[in-house]
Amino acid sequence: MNSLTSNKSILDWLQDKIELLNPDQIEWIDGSEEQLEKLRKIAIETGEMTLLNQEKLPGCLLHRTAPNDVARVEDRTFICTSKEEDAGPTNHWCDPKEMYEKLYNIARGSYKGRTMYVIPYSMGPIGSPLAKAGIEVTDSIYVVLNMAIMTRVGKKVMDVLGDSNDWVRGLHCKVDVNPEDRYICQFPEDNTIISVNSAYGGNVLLGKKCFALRIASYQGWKEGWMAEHMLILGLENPQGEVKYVAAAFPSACGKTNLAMLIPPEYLRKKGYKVWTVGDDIAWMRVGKDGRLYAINPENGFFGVAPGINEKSNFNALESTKKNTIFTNVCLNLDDNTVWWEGLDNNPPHNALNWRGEKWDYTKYDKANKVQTAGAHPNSRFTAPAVNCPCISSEFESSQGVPISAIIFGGRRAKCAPLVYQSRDWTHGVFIGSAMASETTAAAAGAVGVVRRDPMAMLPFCGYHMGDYFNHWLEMGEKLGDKATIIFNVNWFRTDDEGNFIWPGYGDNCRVLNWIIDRCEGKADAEETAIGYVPRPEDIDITGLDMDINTLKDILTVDKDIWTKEAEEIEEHYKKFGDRLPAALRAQLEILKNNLK
Ligand code: OXD
Ligand code: MN
Repeated sequence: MNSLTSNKSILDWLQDKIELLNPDQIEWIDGSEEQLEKLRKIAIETGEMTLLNQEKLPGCLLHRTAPNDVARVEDRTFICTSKEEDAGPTNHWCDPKEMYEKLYNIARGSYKGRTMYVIPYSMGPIGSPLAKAGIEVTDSIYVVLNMAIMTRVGKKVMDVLGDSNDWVRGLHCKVDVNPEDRYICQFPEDNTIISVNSAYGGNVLLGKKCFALRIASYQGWKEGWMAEHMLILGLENPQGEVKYVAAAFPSACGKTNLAMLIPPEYLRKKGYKVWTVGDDIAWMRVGKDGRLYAINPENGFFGVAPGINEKSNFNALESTKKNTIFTNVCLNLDDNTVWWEGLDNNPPHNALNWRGEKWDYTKYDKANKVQTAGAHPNSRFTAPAVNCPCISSEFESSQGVPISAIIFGGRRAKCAPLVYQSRDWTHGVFIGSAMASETTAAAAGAVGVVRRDPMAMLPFCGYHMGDYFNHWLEMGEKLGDKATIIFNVNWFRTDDEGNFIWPGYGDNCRVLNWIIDRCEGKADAEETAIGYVPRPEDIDITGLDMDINTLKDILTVDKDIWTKEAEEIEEHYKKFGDRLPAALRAQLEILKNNLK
């Protein structure tokens, strides 16, 4: 083994894994293009990946996962802390000893006849004081090639780490992709992740959800920083000043779209522009000046393909035009390119669907997408961040960007107004802790069911959520009078026929402008029972086909609806028992009183 480090903690851990897994060969990933190209060739030869049209999509590959392995598996995701109560009511828990034994029994000997790839990677720019290192061991070339896009990989990571023991252990074993034995396990007390029997990105790219959210949220709690499920964007004004915001939304609320927003023509002409720092994860610390600073620990985008098109997200589409790995999309056999529902209105007539079967586009049935669509509804692109036309010049900044506003949001047909501002940090934490989104017709089950997803971290918080809320409150104390202002947005208010009232997409820039103006004391608002809400005239709707009364409608706070909301929050809070911070219970009482 040509090791890239002499770090004893790493070499000892690897030796254990070699004995457990019994690989035929061991290969360290040094990050060189030469090595990655060699692996691409092997993956193409074995059929693990398909080389796409190199004129239209240079450097792009297609991969198909097993049909039963197409998404994250929350019911098979465990937080293994020594005490059950430390995982909290929102996580599945298993005793670490028991789980290690179970996983080692599954993994034992499973690399026989295979190569063990050792990937040293950094979450965050290499050498940044906000970055952290990990090692992922895998038997999948697909994982290696994806990790090489989503993270910074190679020898430099090991050089910066030196002899330190502060690195996250990650073991991935494909085994036989058996869903019955599929486990995604985090051991936060040991800085360890083990994932077995899956080859789907969200379960096996261990730097992403497993490390950068579940393990990192725990590390942040212990070390005094935050790992959040948030996009980061910079909004440039006509004077050329850029202000940064971080925003958390549950899935299917358009995080990637907001991160890559193109302002409407009226604002573009004035000189407004959005720069993307990240679309999924933010690591945030208090900077030397006392303000909150954020980095995006990732190096690429692992985005959902269906629905992406030139209009909905031009920048995401551009990002996928080279050096991208597509997973479970539709293959156009005529020109060896890719397609997905929502890309355009011209589905390929000669194509293979996401399962690799001949596809008949005329049989597409919206009510049964998994069976009839060309691309799986959760099909993905893994695209390098550098491809993004609006990538921020601060993307590689080792100190991160100063955050002016934190935004929470969800999909609420009637409840939350288009935007409102919290009274202070504690009230903002209350808003985040009660965050919710309504299910849509796109998902199975009843429409309009409210799912509480605090800070959009429900599937990603690596410890007890009551302690997590308390950590947020402590961060507020650290920030003191420099505390970031917290807002809530809701792009999804509907009229009586169920149509969205607010146009969304690029026009969300109008709301971002109000948010930034509020942070600078330049915009007005009205104090209501739930916080500060703009008056209709405070939001610039020039050029929009919307009258001021309609805007007024989506800014209203309906006391009856909010009284019911407060009752539901009370119910939601019961889960956290005595670990729910008293300050949040007090906020609920304030809300109830304000509504009387
Ligand atoms: C994601 C998710 O893939 O949140 O980013 O599920
Ligand atoms: Mn996400």
